[in-house]
Amino acid sequence: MKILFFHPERYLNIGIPSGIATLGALAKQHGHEVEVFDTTLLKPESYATSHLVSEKDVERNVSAGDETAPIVNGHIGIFKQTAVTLEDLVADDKPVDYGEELQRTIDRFSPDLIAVSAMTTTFQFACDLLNAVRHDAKVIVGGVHPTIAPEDCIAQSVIDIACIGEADHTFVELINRMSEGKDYTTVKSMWVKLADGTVRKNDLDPRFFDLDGLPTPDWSIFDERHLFRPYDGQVYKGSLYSQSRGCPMRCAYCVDPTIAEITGGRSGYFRVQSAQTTYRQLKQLYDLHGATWFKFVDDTFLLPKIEHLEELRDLIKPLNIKFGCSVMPNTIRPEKVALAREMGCVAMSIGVESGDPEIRKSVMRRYKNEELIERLKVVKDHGIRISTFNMVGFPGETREQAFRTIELNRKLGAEACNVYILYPYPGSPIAMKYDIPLRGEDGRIPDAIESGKLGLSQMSEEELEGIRQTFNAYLYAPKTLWPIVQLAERNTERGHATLAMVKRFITDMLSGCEIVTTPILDHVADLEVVGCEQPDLEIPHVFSPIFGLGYDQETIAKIVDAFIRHARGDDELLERNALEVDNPEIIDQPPFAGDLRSFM
Ligand code: B12
Ligand code: SF4
Repeated sequence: MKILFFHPERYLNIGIPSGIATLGALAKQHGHEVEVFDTTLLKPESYATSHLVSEKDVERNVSAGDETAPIVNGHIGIFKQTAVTLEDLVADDKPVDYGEELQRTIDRFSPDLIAVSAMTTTFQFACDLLNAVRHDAKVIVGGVHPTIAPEDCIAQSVIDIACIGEADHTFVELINRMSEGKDYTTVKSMWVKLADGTVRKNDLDPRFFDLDGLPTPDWSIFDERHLFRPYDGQVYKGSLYSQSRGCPMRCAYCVDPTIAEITGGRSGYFRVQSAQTTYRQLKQLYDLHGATWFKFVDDTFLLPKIEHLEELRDLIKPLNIKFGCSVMPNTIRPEKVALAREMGCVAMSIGVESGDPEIRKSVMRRYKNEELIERLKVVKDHGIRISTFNMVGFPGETREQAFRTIELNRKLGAEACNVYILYPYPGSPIAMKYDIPLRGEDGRIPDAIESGKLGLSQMSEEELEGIRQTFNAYLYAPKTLWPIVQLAERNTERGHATLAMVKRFITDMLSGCEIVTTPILDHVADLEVVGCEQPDLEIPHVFSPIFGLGYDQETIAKIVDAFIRHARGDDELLERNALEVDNPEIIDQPPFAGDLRSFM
């Protein structure tokens, strides 16, 4: 039987999804033919205007393991550039119409089953595309969204089957029955639309425990460019890898606590495969694809027992890989971090979420700022880069509380900080508490980026978006220049132009470039009017255009005052400068030695 997996991912949000790679491997093991329709590397015809793909879709996280962060979306470029960038990978590709491309794939491959993998944020896009094509296949959707919202999935005319939970057993059962012409409508964990229009809601399959029995994820069904892994100025090959399932924590903004309840309760929800299985699969991915850089997507890499990590270290150290992983702050212990480092860990993503202890407590993240600072120091002391994940817009949050998150990040000295406006996904405790509808009045699932509209915090949508845009600017800018950063919060042409100057200044500052200055007198004719008594004041040259943006006199006075205090050295410097932290390469793993053009 022919199965067309559908990975409806945002443009250039690369990384091979473990779910499809595992199900694809299982399907092949059972003799089925597999292909993937993947939007990640398809250049959209017009991503600035189409409702299917918008400019927002090229936004991405910055992990401390990644290449130079693009100076967009609030990120500041602080890492070394690589010779090849993500955009270079698609430079020669022609833009395509996604619907036409899917139709072409369907016409060529003639799938019996289209198997969509969907998160809440990608489901609408997948349905839009499926609505735009003709085919005779059955359509099944699996992944987080149908697990949390099966009613929503099965209600869509383009969907025939919604699969709840992990499908390593149930999907195989379904496709085998389908290909043998047997009744597949009774497979556990599946909600199936019947011929009479009713929906059969089968009971849930028991939780899946046999992780060691799973095949190595099949990366070969994906475009090889997914293996592009820039790190520290070099390019490696590798992708996402999952060795555990589930998470024992109960963060109120996350879907995991609900998934745990739906799929059999919290007890036994966290499962980790044996160290031998991880070793065997990583080795196989190295042998098959030359993979030496992995991103472990386990919810928290340091959660397994120390004995497990020791065994993993003994086995995978000789592989000489590098990897990044996510960790919960409360799992950070010096001996575990040391083991991770020995295994090849070079970057950790850490969910800080909020710098305000009260807010953190309200979302079930109970620890003190001091503890967080101490634990992150342990990570840094092992030469591991840190990227933090933060949110603004928590229920009841004030501007002051949001700034505590900026202040805390200034002390943490992370190499990269990501910030989002809280979007309570359906099924998360916050979404349930505040009764947040899954679909908007137009019947569509709103884009997560519009979450500021929900009005959960005490900040307006504009203010939240402004803080999101300038979060990294506040983080790295000397405090004396914060009044200028505040002007950059505004969603106006002037605000954007100001933000561009701030980012240029910070990037120069962080990369150690000489800060060229220019006399204030070249820009402000009458210093007295703006209250400046320093005619010899020099300002950073990158800010020169700020005086041509049409700010009123009072604002110009504030800007000049900021420059005076900055020149006087009133700055409260970062307590630990991110760039001073050494990142010793204990593991001497050479980067991908082949021809870089093989990625293109
Ligand atoms: C790796 C990852 C990514 C990767 C790859 C995505 C992917 N599809 O794998 C990238 C970087 C692209 C990504 C991006 C985002 N992610 Co993400 N991601 C993950 C993460 C950490 C691991 C996924 C994984 O590999 N799991 C292991 C595999 C084996 O499990 P699985 O994918 O669930 O697959 C199993 C089942 O779901 C099912 N299944 C999956 N697909 C299919 C398909 C069919 C046909 C069937 C039958 C079954 C089936 O069977 C699989 C095997 O058992 C999860 C958290 C988690 N632990 O799952 C978050 C998670 C999925 N992401 C999440 C979020 C919020 C995001 C972002 C919005 C983050 C952001 N702010 O940018 C973006 C959204 C991107 C977009 N386009 O909108 C949320 C989703 C919440 C929701 N309600 O949808 C999660 C659950 C994290 C969380 N706990 O909140 N993510
Ligand atoms: S946010 Fe992370 S740590 Fe918290 S419940 Fe979700 S997966 Fe677990």
